[in-house]
Amino acid sequence: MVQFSDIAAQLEGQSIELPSWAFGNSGTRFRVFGTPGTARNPEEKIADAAQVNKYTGLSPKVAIHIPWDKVDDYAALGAYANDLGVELGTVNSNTFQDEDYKFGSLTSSNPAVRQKAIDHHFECIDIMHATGSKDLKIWLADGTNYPGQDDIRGRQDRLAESLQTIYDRIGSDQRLVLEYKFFEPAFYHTDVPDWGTSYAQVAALGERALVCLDTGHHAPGTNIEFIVAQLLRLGKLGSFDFNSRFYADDDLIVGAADPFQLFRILYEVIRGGGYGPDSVVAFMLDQCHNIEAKIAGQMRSVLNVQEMTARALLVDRQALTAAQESNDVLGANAVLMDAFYTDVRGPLASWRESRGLPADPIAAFQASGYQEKISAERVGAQASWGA
Ligand code: LRH
Ligand code: MN
Ligand code: MN
Repeated sequence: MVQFSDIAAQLEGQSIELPSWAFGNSGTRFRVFGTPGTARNPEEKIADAAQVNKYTGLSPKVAIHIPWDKVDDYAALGAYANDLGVELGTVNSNTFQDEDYKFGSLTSSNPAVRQKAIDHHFECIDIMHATGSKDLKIWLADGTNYPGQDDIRGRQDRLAESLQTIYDRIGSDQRLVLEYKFFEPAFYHTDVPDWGTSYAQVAALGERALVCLDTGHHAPGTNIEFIVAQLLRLGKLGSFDFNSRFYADDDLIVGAADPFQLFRILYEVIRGGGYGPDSVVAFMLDQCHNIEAKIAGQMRSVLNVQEMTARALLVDRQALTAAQESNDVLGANAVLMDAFYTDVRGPLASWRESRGLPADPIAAFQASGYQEKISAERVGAQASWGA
């Protein structure tokens, strides 16, 4: 049996990057409900994200989305983040909210549109240099709605060419991560629908091009931990966008819909070398909090990842291997389930206290008065997802 004290040291240094857009207003295509105190600009989003790190010690980085987080001076924005005890992380490009991209961006058959999309990524790379960010994350809304609408193979070729041009521009200490998603906003075909396509595209680029796995971007029933295992095997898992889903790309709190799936994913991450100081896999959230409190919602999310990481670390790997090698089906399953069913909340609370953090970060944040303060102070236009 592995005890909490055996794995506690491995929890040190865990980092889960927060998305700036989780702190802006968001909603569905039916309604965006306002929440008092919601951040109105990039600085306020970063300030809110810093609160999550202050109470949990788990989120020293904040990802930005361009142009949602457009500012005049990115070095100054980075310095502002540093003053609050956090750093700017992944830069996410956005080619899904511009008229010109109606029929595609990096895949477009129109060279001028393609160049515009490439130039946007060049701008993102310039921002990365100013902020010290390491990862450029690309997610494309490109796809078609009707069979025959466009040449799906030609689009792959154009995508490869566009990505190569972007990849050639990133610095030697920077990476390109390509995110896939099986549908939406395109419904017949999507140009990067699955890990295989993302893998094929990044493998052609080079070492510093990797796959980003967003847990909400798969068809129901997909065995995501298998994809994790395979990408780690191939050395091509670059990052995660964590969230959870019941139906489509729901962007709900990670671990809320299916904690067991999160456990299984994290077990494969750990087993495959994707966790710890030597790992190159970046953990990030990609969520929206449409009806719940945003700062506390982000805290719940990183704590869920921490709890499931602890449970996955508790798997008795030696016992599991022994059971697997002797084809002890029930025994092997029991080893995994024992770890999954171990309640780590008490030991984690004590462990936090031993490091000068509150035992209950959400309660400590709620008692701090920060939420009331921003609700009173922040009046006027609020930033929204997609603003
Ligand atoms: C696309 C996506 C992608 C975007 C984010 C806002 O569905 O997951 O990561 O950048 O949502
Ligand atoms: Mn995502
Ligand atoms: Mn998504």
